[in-house]
Amino acid sequence: MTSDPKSPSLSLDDLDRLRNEAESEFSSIKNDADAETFRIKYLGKKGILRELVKAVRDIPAESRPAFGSKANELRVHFETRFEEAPWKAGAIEAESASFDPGLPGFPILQGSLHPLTQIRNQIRDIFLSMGFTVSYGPEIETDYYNFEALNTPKHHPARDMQDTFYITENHLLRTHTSPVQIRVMESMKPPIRSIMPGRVYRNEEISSRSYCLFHQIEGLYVDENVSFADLKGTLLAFSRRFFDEKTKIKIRPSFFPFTEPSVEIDVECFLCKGSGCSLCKHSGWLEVLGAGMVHPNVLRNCGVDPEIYSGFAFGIGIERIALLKYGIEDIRLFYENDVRFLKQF
Ligand code: 2U9
Repeated sequence: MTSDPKSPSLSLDDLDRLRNEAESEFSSIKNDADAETFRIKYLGKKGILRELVKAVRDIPAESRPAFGSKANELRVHFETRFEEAPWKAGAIEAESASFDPGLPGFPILQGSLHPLTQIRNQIRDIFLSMGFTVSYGPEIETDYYNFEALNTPKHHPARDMQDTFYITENHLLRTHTSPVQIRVMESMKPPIRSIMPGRVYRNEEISSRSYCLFHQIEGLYVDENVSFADLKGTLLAFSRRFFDEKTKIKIRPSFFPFTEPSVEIDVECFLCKGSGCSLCKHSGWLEVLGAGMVHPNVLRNCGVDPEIYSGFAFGIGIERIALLKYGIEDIRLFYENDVRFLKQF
């Protein structure tokens, strides 16, 4: 410290210099010991800033008021800053004592996609590569789009197959993503090649095998001369890409009101390769999807002439594929969001 407050030649410039020196020492305080040194030197009973105020009496009378006021302002400034400084509570000491640069860093936790999202993306990408687009629609639907347009009129026995959450007499939570296909066919002319992923709802008793909501990917291909051979070729190609390039498929007759003929497709069990295991209940086959040629009534309902156009449609339950692929025994695990479960994928 070069300024001497007791010198009779003190001026306002000396106060500026003193302020700069104190400022620089204040900003280099790194620990409690530095803070105490600063306090004693500037703010203590015999500290520079206190002595400075006393030195006012040695200043020539005409400069005294300006000097006194500036000296006082300087002292209050540093007292206030000192009071408000964070190291008052010993924070600097605590911080520097707890910092050990040799310790390993905290791990950065990385999230991952939900297993259902992963399966959905894998299926979606296979169909995208075959030239399908992706379409979405509302989860709250009208009775017309969910049933009527799909050749399932009121009191049709097929409505018993799906227990429906009704919101009003006419509005419901969709029980499949098929209403999206209806909306797509209403809005554009064939050729149409699109898949419809989404959440669907069924009022079923909750158990390890069924839940009140699940996810589907449905698909639709409508054009001139689309045949059952196109259905078979497309779904065989899909199965080979998704499961294994040598996967065999088995097509069994089935019934859906919106397709005729309707089929269910089994793939050879990817775990035992057909020899029989607990996953495939010793049959060698896994049921993975339903499909069929779009019913002419459904095409007609959407303004598509069944004399000119034909098409196939299919539906895949994403939970079912995920249960099979990962050997999971309880569907409810997908909805509980327990991190111990999720971080395995
Ligand atoms: C239109 C015409 C036809 C969609 C189809 C299936 C067969 C099917 C199930 C698979 C497992 C539902 O998620 S699941 O429980 N779906 O078996 N879905 S054909 O057929 C359509 C759809 C829309 C206009």
